[in-house]
Amino acid sequence: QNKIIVITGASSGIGLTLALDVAKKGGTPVLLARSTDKLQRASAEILKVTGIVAPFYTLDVSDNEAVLKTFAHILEKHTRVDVLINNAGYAIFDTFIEAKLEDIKGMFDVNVFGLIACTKAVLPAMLKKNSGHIINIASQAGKLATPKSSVYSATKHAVLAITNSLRMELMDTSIFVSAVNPGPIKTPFFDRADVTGNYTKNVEKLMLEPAFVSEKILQLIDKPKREINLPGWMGIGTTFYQL
Ligand code: NJP
Repeated sequence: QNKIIVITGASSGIGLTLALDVAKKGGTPVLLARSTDKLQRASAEILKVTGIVAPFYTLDVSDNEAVLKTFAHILEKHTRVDVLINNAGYAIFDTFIEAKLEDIKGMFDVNVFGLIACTKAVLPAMLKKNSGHIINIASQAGKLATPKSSVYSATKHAVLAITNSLRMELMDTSIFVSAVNPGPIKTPFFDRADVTGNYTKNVEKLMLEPAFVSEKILQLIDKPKREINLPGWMGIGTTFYQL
């Protein structure tokens, strides 16, 4: 369908795969991330494969002014946003005692305040049309917490709290609010997250493919529900538990 689907964090991993898959189904993905060169390449690939023009905007979601400007521009150009996928996010896995305050603040700035800023920027337009779907990429880490993930897990717990509360606040509207809770996925996420290198090595064989996650998100867009929980594993030390 020709839906306008704004994807934050569309330059890599889940967001990048999803953007192409949205276009393959005839939707218009609007790509947001900080890396202009990667967005340019993604948009060119989408055009080549699907013939769909995927607009892209360089945006740091933790810059609230820039978020407001970008969404104003998107809404002016496309008149509506049918789906917002709040996907931009990252982790730095570290013990609580070793985690640096600036890293802790950085994760909250992007994973939580960035998501809040994008949602607030798009919600008035959705309310005006009484239609829309906000999909937050949370995590199984938003339901549990394991060693070295206290801060990342806390950001995803916050994402789930916002998702669940906003869904109830919008109960009398036709705007859906959903969460996606995956376990580990094969994306560049772990290049940055895994400070010791052990986590990735241990969990690699258990990781989901981004294409699988993207397919589940497309199903969610077609048939909105509160949340989807994808198979995954959480590591505690060198032991991994199936979720
Ligand atoms: O990670 P990656 P994933 N402003 O690193 C963007 C969650 N998740 O696809 O700005 C705007 O390939 C960054 O773009 P750039 C995870 O928490 C993952 O795996 O150009 N964008 C890139 O496009 C996250 O919420 C796993 O550097 C910013 C994208 O975010 C989501 O899935 C498991 C930004 C990250 O792409 C996507 O992660 C799970 C900023 N300030 C949940 N900072 C997993 N991979 O195992 C970063 O349960 N980005």
